[in-house]
Amino acid sequence: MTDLLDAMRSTASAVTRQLDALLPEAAGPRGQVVQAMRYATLGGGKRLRPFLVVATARLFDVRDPRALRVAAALEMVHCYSLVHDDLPAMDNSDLRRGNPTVHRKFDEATAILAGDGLLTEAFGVLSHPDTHKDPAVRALLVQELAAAAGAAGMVGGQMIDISPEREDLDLDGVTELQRLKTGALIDNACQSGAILGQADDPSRQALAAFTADLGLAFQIADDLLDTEGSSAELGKPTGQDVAAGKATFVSLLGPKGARDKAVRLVDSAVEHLNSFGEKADLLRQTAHFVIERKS
Ligand code: GRG
Repeated sequence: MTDLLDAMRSTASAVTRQLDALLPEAAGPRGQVVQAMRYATLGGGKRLRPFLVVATARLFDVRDPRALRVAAALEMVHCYSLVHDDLPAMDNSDLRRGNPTVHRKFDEATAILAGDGLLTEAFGVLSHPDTHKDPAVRALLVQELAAAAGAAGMVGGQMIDISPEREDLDLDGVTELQRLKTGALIDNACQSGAILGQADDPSRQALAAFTADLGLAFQIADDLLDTEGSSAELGKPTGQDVAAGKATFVSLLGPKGARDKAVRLVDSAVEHLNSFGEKADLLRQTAHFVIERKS
């Protein structure tokens, strides 16, 4: 696990430098939205999705600098989703990554614009020739991120999460909601690494099977941390789902049932990487990290 933590730390620093370079400060009256976009992206986070992009790209011998632009674009979308999720109209949270949320630090309108700005900027980065010399590769990266982030992906999952039906979801319903809300971007991380490496279909399918299990395991761990974790370590409020009466993996399966399911999912996720041999060791370790993390 030390190897993994070192590799994650190193990718996190590199992606932060990439984001810093892609989001230069701006002077004048529009400066505040850029400041808020930088605040939302540069101040911490595990950088799990960027790491998955880089680690997957390495399977196909893509060098890190090229993967880091794609990793930064995906992190922009992830950060936008956190900024909007924290807004009063959604979760109404004051704390994110141990700091005041964007609407608390700036104001609500700036937070909405910062999210919009990050989402838009991400597609600008992916479609830029510096991302890949082949326009077909760039177009596919754009297309797949749009599908993962849009109404058939993360945004759709968020809509289900705030819908009146949310309270009564059964296990299948919660699984589908989380497949969209959390799983779609996690899947996109690995798919983007594979697209950059112009991977063949069997490799893409193996990675999709890996992320289907990984995404759910990640969400179960998130539910467990929400009920058992420390707000100080997590850097965000805990107990919000329980307080809102939302069905979660923990409420439906109990803490032990949820933990057992997460372990089974990680075992299954790792199995899907068999065809990649030793090259996928970092991805295997990442799957274990996802359920052992404390934040
Ligand atoms: C507002 C369009 C829109 C979508 C919001 C992802 C999301 C959808 C909301 C985040 C709320 C939440 C707590 C979801 C559970 C899983 C999750 C995505 C946790 C946060 O991701 P981490 O743990 O965060 O990777 P860091 O800060 O490490 O990047």
